[in-house]
Amino acid sequence: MFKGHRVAVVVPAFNEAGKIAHTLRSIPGFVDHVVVVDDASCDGTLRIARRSQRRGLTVLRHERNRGVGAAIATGYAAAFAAGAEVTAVMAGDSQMDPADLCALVEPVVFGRADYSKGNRFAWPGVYRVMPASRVVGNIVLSHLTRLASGYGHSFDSQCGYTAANRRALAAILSGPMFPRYGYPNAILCRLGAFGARVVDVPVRPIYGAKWRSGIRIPRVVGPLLRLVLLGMGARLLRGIQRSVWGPRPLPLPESPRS
Ligand SMILES: Nc1nc2c(ncn2[C@@H]2O[C@H](COP(=O)(O)OP(=O)(O)OP(=O)(O)O)[C@@H](O)[C@H]2O)c(=O)[nH]1
Ligand SMILES: [Mg+2]
Repeated sequence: MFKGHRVAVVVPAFNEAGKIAHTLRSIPGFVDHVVVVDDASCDGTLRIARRSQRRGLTVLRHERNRGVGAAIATGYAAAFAAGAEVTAVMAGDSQMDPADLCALVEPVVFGRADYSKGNRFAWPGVYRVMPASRVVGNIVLSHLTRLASGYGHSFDSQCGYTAANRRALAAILSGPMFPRYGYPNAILCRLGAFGARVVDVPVRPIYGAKWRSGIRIPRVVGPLLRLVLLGMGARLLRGIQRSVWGPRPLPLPESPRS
């Protein structure tokens, strides 16, 4: 519990046998539910996760690999069903500092935001830690995602360290989730359409000496650009609709699509 609120953490994991035990051990004690979603790993991720003694742990498995976005959607649905009031995402590769979790959960618990997300660019020294390819790609995508989502104050669109209340979760789950690497951008576009309140929280970037990534840049660029361009088009259409028929934001749904 965090200030009387039930908190869940979703952990997407694909071939993280070397990191998953450490990730689970490091999740702060105030977290009530931990939902690991093993995305059809072919190493020992599932076995190691199941062996963990973490209180409140549920381990789910995709029978075939569906991508990080799909894994998070599975975890979100389980956390929602378990009654979590705040649901965070911490990747299974230990790249998210557990010390930042309180700062992410706080604005959601105190009702200042429906969705809080990490912003590693607000962390001093980010340019010394984050690889150049990630800095460049992230800056371009952050600007495009601002235009597509309407969250002009938000940056670091690719940061997956987030916390959401139930209404934000229901909005995110109200349609199909973008299954692979564009999922944070797609979530922001969907939340923007519902008028959800989003805040950025500085979080520490972690790229250790053994850092390896599953992102294949040439394979993700096309779908990601298509996603943000479609988001921009949809936002433009909503703007036109509003100027003709007056403001009518979509109400935030109370529960996910059944
Ligand atoms: N690569 C990959 N990761 C997945 C998949 N499904 C779940 N994940 C998990 O998603 C999390 C993020 O994956 P990474 O490939 O490290 O991507 P990232 O951390 O967002 O980006 P980097 O800055 O490149 O490390 C990890 O915990 C993965 O184990 C999948 O199909 N492919
Ligand atoms: Mg990673």
